[in-house]
Amino acid sequence: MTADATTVSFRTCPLCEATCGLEVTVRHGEVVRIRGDREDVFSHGYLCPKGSTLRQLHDDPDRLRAPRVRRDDGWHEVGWDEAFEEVERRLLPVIEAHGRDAVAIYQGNPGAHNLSLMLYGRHLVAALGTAYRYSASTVDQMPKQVAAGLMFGTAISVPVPDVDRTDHLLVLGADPFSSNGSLLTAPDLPGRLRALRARGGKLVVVDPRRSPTADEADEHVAVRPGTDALLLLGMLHTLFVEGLVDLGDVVDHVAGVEEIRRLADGFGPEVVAPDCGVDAATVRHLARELAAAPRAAVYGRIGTCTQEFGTMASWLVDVLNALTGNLDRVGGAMFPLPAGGSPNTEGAPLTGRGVRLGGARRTRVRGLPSVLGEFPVATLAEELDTPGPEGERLRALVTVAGNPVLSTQHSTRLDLALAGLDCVVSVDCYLNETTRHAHVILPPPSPLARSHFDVLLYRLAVRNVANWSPPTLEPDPGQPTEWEILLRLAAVAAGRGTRTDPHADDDALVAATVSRAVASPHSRITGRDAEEILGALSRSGRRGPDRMLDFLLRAGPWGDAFGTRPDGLTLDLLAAHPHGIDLGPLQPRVPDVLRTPSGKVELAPSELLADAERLRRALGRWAHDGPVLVGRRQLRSNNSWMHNLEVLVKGKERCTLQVHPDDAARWGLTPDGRARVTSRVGSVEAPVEVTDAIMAGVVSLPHGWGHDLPGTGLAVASKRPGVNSNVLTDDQVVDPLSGNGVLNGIPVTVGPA
Ligand SMILES: Nc1nc2c(c(=O)[nH]1)N[C@H]1C(S)=C(S)[C@@H](COP(=O)(O)OP(=O)(O)OC[C@H]3O[C@@H](n4cnc5c(=O)[nH]c(N)nc54)[C@H](O)[C@@H]3O)O[C@H]1N2
Ligand SMILES: Nc1nc2c(c(=O)[nH]1)N[C@H]1C(S)=C(S)[C@@H](COP(=O)(O)OP(=O)(O)OC[C@H]3O[C@@H](n4cnc5c(=O)[nH]c(N)nc54)[C@H](O)[C@@H]3O)O[C@H]1N2
Ligand code: SF4
Ligand SMILES: [Mo]
Repeated sequence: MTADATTVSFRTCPLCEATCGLEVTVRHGEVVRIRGDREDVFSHGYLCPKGSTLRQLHDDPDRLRAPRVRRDDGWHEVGWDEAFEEVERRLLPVIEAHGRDAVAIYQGNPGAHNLSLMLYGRHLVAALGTAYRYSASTVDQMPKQVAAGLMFGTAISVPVPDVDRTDHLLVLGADPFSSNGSLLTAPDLPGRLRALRARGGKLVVVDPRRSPTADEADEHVAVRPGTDALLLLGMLHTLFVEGLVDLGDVVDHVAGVEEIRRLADGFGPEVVAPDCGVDAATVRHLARELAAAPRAAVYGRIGTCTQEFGTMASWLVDVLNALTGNLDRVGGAMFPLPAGGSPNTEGAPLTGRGVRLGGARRTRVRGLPSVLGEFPVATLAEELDTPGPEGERLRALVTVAGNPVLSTQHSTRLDLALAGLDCVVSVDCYLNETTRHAHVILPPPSPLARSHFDVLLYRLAVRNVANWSPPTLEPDPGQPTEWEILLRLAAVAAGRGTRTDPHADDDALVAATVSRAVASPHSRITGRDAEEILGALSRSGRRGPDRMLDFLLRAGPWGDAFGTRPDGLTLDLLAAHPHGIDLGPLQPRVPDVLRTPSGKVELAPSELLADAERLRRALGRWAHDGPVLVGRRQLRSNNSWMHNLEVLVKGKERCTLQVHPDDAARWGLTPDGRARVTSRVGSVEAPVEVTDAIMAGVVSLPHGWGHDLPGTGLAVASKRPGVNSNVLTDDQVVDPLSGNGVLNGIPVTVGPA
């Protein structure tokens, strides 16, 4: 390519879970246009307003392009060697004096959309050697992972609604018209839901708000926040009482139906109705319609996860899918077969260790157990600011692609606690509310200057698809790749010094991965010669995540198995298909997908049955509750980190408090006024938006705002700061089984500001 040539290339948008294909036009090394890739096998040209903003993100003058070190006199741009030396100078003394458990790591959401972070993040975690592993998972989907893990054997075996072929979709606590879907990868999900209705199917939305999705649905059921598990039990009760239970094709692979029958016994529609704020007839009708539909699916997301009964609700969603014969059925809730491999495509089918709760480690202050290898992020602040008898506490933090100061509960406390640390290192592209506490910031390349493949999201996609993108642009001079940053950081943390060669470390990691696979009795390359495999991988000259991905693809369920299935997938094949390869609609996978110790779908895991007692004790509580706060997402926003792009934030203020007209009158709020919202832990002031789209007794604020803290480098975002809803969310309340934060259903008082 000559410098003045115009090139058009194709890549997958990394901003949300929808994996849309982008067509990127570059002239003189500059991006001049981004639009939807009409030939993308999955998105067919669809884009939301964020997709084209990769260009503005790339050009954002505030996006960090060189490492920064904070000294007494402020920030300094430094070279990469100096940055790692600073990390070593600060981190190693903490580890020497206080041990590895004095260091915490927090991994944020963009890591799930980033090939380097997906494949190399765990090596950094391992090198840190700390039990204090945190991530955005415990303000997000941990309940889904726990429920799926207990039911199906691995934490990523979350069935996805087969939206393109279903006749009836019941959505709880998700707003895909704003979010584009989550744990449900489907580009243009709004279009797919409209298509469902156009072919005569039905869309039902259960949400305390008449969300943009509910607005386009056939039916909207307003539910009181936090009561989804009760509603789902009321529906299950109806199925049993009216003889509507039918397990369909999975019947021989399911255990626990009787236990569910006994559980539902105490939760008839009349019992749950007062708490849910949904009348008993509606509960029955929801159940009957679900059972009667030829092909139906139930889908729950953020609203059902980030609440006090998140794991219960997530579990009961799939119990309903199973008892209506829709689990693993075409048009029901299905398991993808991802090309890049997954815990449920590896190992031996119909057996496994399953998922065990009550983790090996507990947090020091509150004694909460680790869940799936990490601690609830709700405990991070107290582990920082509450010293033990010997002065023990967390003294250092590494953040990777995360902004917990805006994204996690009781953020005022966390913000304060972060100011007193000996060492904070952030791998991040912005100087924002969290990274302003860093001593060293290590910036990754622009999303346009790296390769991409959605290892995680294809495990949750409504079609089996594989699409790899090479870097569109050259990285800035001297800019390392993100995997190189992680491996160097890992080496420093392990005490191996600042001058290690990440390429040598990568060679060792690939060799170890291949050795394990050929030695495993269940891999697709069992008993093969490791040298032969490594030789095949090195022929392409690829390094880092691309080589690792080539391995995952070739050893995966669709792969060429390094020659034994010559038509199978390789990264070379994907490179020759810039619009992706469609591997077809989902196929039934039970029982092969199961990795539970029993080899069955465990409909009634004992941990969940036990937790149902907590729900039983709570019965009656919601019926007389005061006002509560819930969240919401907005199409032109992406958690906390894209508010620095003028194209996305311009226009009228979006960070508003939605209030029902009756409440506004009751609390003395005026439509153009401001309200003060106060919870147990904090208080914020926000502009009022009076709307009957929200149920009375509930108010809603979007999250990710609050860019008015001093010391950030976000010129655009700080002009339209909005308020941080997590000033109000309580760090002392979690869903006990998953450790997940409770971000919805927060008791508040509201009055004029
Ligand atoms: N009240 C309330 N709070 C919520 C939620 C809610 O619904 N309500 N939702 C929760 C959910 S679901 C999530 S996922 C979390 C998100 O929580 P976080 O993951 O903590 O927050 P993000 O806003 O996604 O921050 C992403 C950070 O990564 C940086 N970044 C972006 N791209 C890259 C990259 O490629 N590499 C690196 N190294 N850094 C990058 C950004 O600059 C930013 O600092 O928020 C949670 N918080
Ligand atoms: N534009 C945009 N897209 C995004 C993101 C973004 O920030 N902006 N974030 C991405 C991320 S990280 C995620 S995890 C996904 C999340 O994607 P979704 O799960 O679709 O999240 P939301 O759009 O917040 O929708 C949650 C809904 O739950 C409702 N709700 C609140 N409490 C309850 C309750 O107790 N019960 C029920 N039934 N409903 C309740 C809220 O009113 C809201 O409509 O979106 C992703 N996509
Ligand atoms: S829907 Fe998601 S993946 Fe598609 S363009 Fe928008 S942000 Fe990107
Ligand atoms: Mo999320």
